[in-house]
Amino acid sequence: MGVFAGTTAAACVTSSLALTPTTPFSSNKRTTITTSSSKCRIRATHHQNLTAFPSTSHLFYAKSLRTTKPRIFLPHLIASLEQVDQTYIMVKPDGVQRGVVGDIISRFEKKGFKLTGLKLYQCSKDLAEEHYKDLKLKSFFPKLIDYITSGPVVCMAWEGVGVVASARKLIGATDPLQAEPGTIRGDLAVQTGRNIVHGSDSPENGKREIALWFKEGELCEWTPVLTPWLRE
Ligand code: IDP
Ligand code: MG
Repeated sequence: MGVFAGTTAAACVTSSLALTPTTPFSSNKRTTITTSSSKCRIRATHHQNLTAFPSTSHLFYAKSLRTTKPRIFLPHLIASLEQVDQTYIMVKPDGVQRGVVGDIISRFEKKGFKLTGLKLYQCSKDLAEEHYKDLKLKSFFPKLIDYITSGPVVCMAWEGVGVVASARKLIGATDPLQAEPGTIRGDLAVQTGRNIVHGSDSPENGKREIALWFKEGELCEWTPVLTPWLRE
């Protein structure tokens, strides 16, 4: 039994299963699904316990009409075809003081992104100035540096497909009064100068800021067991 390597056929398996809303994941039944467009016949074996999705799992079997040997389908191979980005999220000193760190982390966790770095940190003036160097000429810059260095912040690195843009949406507009309800700033803050959270504004800045705030060895590479339940 070999690893499923053909991406066209893999996509066929993925789309076929996605188009079969009645496919149960709770029994040990073996189901055969035939699609006319893909010319593939899919045989799915459903196990009772799918909590861990080990890479050797026989969760899905795909059988091409031309071959007789069933092959293992690994969902995470499909996800790896898309660009994974990193973003730097920081709970600012007001968020720490107000006790909303857990709420903020929870929103990113629940959304389905992967936490790869986390620490409580009292940052220096130099680091705050480097982080916000693009705003150096703004009149509010000195107050911004005082604000960011006024107490510990919570530094986080998050990873995922589309994580930078999605995190900005979860955070909401810079001015909390303009931020939509349901966003972090929309729910938890009232003023731009106390808007409780930072999020990188581009994938490039995500990488730059993570490298700025985290030292080598502080980030953690790991594989969440929920991955196959979040991305097909
Ligand atoms: P962002 O945090 O939504 O990306 P930026 O324009 O990058 O917004 O500004 C960085 C931070 O600078 C803001 O989150 C806020 O804390 C602060 N800031 C921005 N504009 C003002 C302002 O007009 N008055 C005071 N602080 C500001
Ligand atoms: Mg910004």
